[in-house]
Amino acid sequence: MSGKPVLHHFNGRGRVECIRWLLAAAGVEFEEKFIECPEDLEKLRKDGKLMFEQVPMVEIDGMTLVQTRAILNYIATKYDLDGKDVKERALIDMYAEGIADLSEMMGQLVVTPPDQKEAKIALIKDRTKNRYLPAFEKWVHGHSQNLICGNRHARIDVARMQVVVFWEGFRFFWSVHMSSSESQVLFSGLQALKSRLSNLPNVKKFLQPGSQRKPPIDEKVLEKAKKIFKLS
Ligand SMILES: N[C@@H](CCC(=O)N[C@@H](CS)C(=O)NCC(=O)O)C(=O)O
Repeated sequence: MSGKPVLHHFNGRGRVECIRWLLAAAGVEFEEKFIECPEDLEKLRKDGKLMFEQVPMVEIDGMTLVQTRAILNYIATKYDLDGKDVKERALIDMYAEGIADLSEMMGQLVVTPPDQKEAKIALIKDRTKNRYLPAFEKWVHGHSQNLICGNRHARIDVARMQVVVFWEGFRFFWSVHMSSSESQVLFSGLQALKSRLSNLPNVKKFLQPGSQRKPPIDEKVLEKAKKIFKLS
């Protein structure tokens, strides 16, 4: 055992991607054991490693943690990326739940029947552009540091940056009609946050090609995930 956290999930973004981001931002090296087929998932279940028979699962500090938000909370607390008091933590939780709602909506695209896909994409575009990004952006006005917890980086800043990066990929992938310059104007605070965090050595390293960051899901990965998790 290397002592590094071990992430169990399939070899794609999915729910585990935010855990990869947070560990990377904390400068924690981690290993991954990819679930390649339904039998791999079944084995973890049979071994009693999955409390709710689901992944992601992370082996860390002698524990097997499941439930994405619980895992993120543990990592944030351990590596001092959470709020400094109960009020900051409540603020972080509110933003984090918004991000989780948005991610859930995007994740559902995978199982959306082809005839409903266009409507779903339109909804995601609308909610991202008009509901979630503005809420994340709003915070930065009047807060000189554009960080949620004063002058220290917290897990939520990493998550907000992840949404911006994801949105940029999504915009490209789904041809969302908002140009970079429009995005710069509308979300200048988030863009500033992104440049600021991108320059932190750990984050910079994670953004380089060849890191453990995963590319957007493609048809091949999608088909594999559908088989493993029996998604119809
Ligand atoms: N609330 C859980 C949901 C986990 C979840 O739905 N995982 C999927 C893979 S991304 C899974 O294991 N599905 C198999 C199943 O539910 O049987 C979390 O946030 O971690």
